[in-house]
Amino acid sequence: MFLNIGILLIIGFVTYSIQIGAEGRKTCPAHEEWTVFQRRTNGNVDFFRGWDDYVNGFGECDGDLWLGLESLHQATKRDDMSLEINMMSKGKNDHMWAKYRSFRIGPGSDNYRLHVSGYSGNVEDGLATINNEQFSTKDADHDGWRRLNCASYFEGGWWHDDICSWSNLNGNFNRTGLKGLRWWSGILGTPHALCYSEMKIYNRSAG
Ligand SMILES: [Ca+2]
Repeated sequence: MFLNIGILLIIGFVTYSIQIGAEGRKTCPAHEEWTVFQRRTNGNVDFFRGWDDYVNGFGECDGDLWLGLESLHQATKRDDMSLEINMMSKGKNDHMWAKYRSFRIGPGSDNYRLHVSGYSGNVEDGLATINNEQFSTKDADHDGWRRLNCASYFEGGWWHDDICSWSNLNGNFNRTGLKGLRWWSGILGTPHALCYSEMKIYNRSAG
């Protein structure tokens, strides 16, 4: 009986987990033309993880999610992909959004470098300073700050330059300040402390 329960639990987990699609890409069910690759809603999934987890993906399709850097590279290397980010601040019923007309993630041999352009939104461009930077995790330091591991200090994998990043949507959900989920609010502003984020892509050449 316990075995049966165990199998059912495993089947249930797999049903709602990331699936392996064509070319080894991890996939989740698409909602219209959008593919969500990052989501933070409740802090149930730990984002303070190492390189392999960020490459391969973790979390749940219908919950907190990181689809994986390799999947992102595969999804963006051929098509004309756009990026949309939706965010909400802690204690506020707001909706902040940022869009990038072009979004591409480089190959693993280049540590999944970020390429964005064509920004629009109702907040500051929080990816501007880390455009063309490589991805870093607590066990894979590819930032330009020689004496600090930015991803380790800020408790989540992200793209960082030689002064880390003004934004970090993979930070610690249960913290505020620099180690929490945050988005840049300008050079003189305090970063937006977030309780929700969603990053998603669509193929603008498809429709
Ligand atoms: Ca460093």
